[in-house]
Amino acid sequence: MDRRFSLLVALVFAMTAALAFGAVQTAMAAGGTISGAVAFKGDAPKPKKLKITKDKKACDKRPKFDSSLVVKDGKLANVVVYIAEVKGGKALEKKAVTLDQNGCEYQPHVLAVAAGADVTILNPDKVLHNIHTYSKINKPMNRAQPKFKKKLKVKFDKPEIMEVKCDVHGWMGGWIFVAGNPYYSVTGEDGAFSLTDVPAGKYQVQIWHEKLGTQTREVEVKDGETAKLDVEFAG
Ligand SMILES: [Cu+2]
Repeated sequence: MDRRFSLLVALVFAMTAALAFGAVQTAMAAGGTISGAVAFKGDAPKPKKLKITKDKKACDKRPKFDSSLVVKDGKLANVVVYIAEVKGGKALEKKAVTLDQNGCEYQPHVLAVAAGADVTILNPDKVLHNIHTYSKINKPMNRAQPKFKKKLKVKFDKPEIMEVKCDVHGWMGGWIFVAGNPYYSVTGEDGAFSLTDVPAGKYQVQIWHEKLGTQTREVEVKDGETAKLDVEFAG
């Protein structure tokens, strides 16, 4: 009887260990990463200084430059790298984000937000702004934000890349990328991006820039591995 009992204990122990090992393996195998950088080939034109023609006290506190092509050391900023279609994977985190208009300039220039997440639009400028989205899928937003209205809260429900402009200040322009899944990244000055926990499989990765267009690259993701993706745009 004792012998049978110890055999049973050994068996239960072995099964528990096997299950735990399996769980660890599953956790480790939860997808892979796509990472790399976006480069700009050739000499980038010097960004033009923007002409501030209105509300100078609030809007001309610092020099402002055209942000539609930002290149530093050959790397391209403000590029959205994303997977449009993906099955499964991690949940889309509806993280709240902020779009600031401080000094009559959109910050960030390209804002990425999860569909359905809160976007807080700030107006610390003591002037009137009017936020106008040129959206085709989401309902276009065309809303005045008077100087006493320091914060506006909005949501965009559907995946889309839309331009945003201010109807009061013609030089104010930016973009909002509304993500339908968690696999998106916006490049900073180093041009780098990373999409993590992507389920294993083959994907069409979209690389979007407001001026230089969209490139599509097929990338294969393997569990626990990093797929390198380096992209180049020519001016
Ligand atoms: Cu404005």
